[in-house]
Amino acid sequence: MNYQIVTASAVPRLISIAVSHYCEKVRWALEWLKIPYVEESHVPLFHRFATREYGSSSVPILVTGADTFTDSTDILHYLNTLAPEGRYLYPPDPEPCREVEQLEELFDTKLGVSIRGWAYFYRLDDREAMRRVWCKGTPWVEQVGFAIAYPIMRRLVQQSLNITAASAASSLQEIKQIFDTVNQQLADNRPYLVGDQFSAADITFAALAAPALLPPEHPVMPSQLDGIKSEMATTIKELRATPAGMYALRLYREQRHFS
Ligand SMILES: N[C@@H](CCC(=O)N[C@@H](CS)C(=O)NCC(=O)O)C(=O)O
Repeated sequence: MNYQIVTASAVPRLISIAVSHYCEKVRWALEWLKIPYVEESHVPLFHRFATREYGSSSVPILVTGADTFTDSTDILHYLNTLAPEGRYLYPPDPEPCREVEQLEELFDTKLGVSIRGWAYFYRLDDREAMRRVWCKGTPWVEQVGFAIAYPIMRRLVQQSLNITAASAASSLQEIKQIFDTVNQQLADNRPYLVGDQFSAADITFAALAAPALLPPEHPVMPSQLDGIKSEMATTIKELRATPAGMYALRLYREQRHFS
């Protein structure tokens, strides 16, 4: 066993936007490796006051006693160095490790980006739903900022992420392509994406796919479809029924909150 003794001052700080699926990827890895941490969540856009100190505009950021990591994949590689014996995020053998890294890169650069744009296209109009997920666990002053400035924030997000009906349609195509890739990978009934062990590839797929599947075990997003626009709800139901969707939902059920 190489569990580390973590003193209160050395507990890593996860600077997040609670609903961000990249932050959920890191949260899941921390919890799966049983690494204590504190999460400091921010309302989107206000998060920049917290991130600029670390030279980054995006979250997740992990601040440890010695280092700061500003990208979810860098964070998972760091956490892997703290993994207890027999539990890892990246397989020790080079070939499966490379496979995990390639899948993680595909999900990070394509799936995560497409799902975010697609989901915001349907959800940004629902101010109350946005308040619940954007403000969760954030400082009260940022919540006041949300209450005053949401219409402006919404426009900024739409503009910066280029959210339109056309971009949502092409994002959905990309989401379906990646689900197909995962369907093919799972076609031989393997339990996990690479080898027979849970890895960073599995966490990354399930966490980044979550906004299009709404798993009941997700710590921030509600899973109910009532109140969701019918076109979005129909797609969620379709994606949930694919092998890739069922697999991500299973990971949430079996591996997200384990004891
Ligand atoms: N490649 C980065 C992507 C992280 C990312 O896109 N974070 C989004 C939240 S989902 C963000 O912070 N957006 C706000 C911004 O860039 O200002 C990672 O894997 O950490």
